[in-house]
Amino acid sequence: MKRSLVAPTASAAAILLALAAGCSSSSNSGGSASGGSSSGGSSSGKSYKMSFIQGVAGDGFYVTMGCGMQAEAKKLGNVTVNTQGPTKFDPTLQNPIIQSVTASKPDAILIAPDDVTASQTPVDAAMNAGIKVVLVDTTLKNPAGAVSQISSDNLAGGADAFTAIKQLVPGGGQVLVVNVQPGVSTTDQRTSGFAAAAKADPKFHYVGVQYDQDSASIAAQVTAAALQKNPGIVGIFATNLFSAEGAATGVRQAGKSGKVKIVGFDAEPDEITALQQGTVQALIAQSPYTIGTNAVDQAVAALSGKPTTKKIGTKFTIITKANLNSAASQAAIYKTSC
Ligand code: T6T
Repeated sequence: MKRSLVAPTASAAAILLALAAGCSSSSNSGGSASGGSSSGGSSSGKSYKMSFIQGVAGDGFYVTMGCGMQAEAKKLGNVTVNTQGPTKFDPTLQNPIIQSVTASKPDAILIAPDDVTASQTPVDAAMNAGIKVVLVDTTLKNPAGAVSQISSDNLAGGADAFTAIKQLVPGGGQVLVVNVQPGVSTTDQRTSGFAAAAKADPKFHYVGVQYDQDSASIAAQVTAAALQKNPGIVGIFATNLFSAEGAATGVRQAGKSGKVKIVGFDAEPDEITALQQGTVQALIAQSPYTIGTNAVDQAVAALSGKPTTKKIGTKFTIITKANLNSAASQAAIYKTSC
């Protein structure tokens, strides 16, 4: 195994630049460092069947990741990837999919586990059946058996979100997190990164986290209720796509658009609309396409006995209304189909 790559993140200066000016801010891509190296198995004459198990179906983040996988598979020529996902971000719905995919004996499973604990047993069973597992985006309590873990640096992303709110509201005030549900490794890490940074700043008061079960309508409800309970809220960090969409609706319904600043993760078209309308002030776009290409490459490397990279970090792009038309921002917007 190669040494872990350091997961890159956006620096405070880069966030400031993105918030103030018309240029997109992104850090170096750990993904491109390894993403370009197709450890192709075509030379060996073997072909590989892979299954991509999404965290949830119909989420632009995983759609874009799947596009990266399909493009890489096409490029390599000897890989096929089929995709499945639960209708909700819920381990009780995803686990049966993991079990049925395992029973179908693919060469590799590329998976975003829905829960750090509840997903462990079925993923372990897949590994014990000799299937190579690559963890994409989310991870497990014990990821040791996986070929590779490929994701954003979510802890740093949460801290970046606080930096952005601080720059939008320099005077400080109450800040809230709208999050998915406990047990999702990525969004829990984003919350921790944000909370730690907010608590360390005496100008800000962290009022805690509201959960939305990955539903934009629940996110809107909990946001509206929190704004009523805490009228001093000046900033909201929405930890993923549906949380951001819902938080934007909640703030708009409360008549506080633009007054309460929202920084959201991800960059799905509806989030971009909220940015254009001024309900959301900044988006932290991840690199799902690159996660997808890397995942296929890592699985192929493992299957063909080549070195793998235990941890791969992929970049963020901070998108604001001011830099939205830049090439970097446009390229970072998630796809709804390939
Ligand atoms: O933010 C992404 C992903 O990184 C997270 O694990 C779950 O939510 C998303 O898929 C966006 O909805």
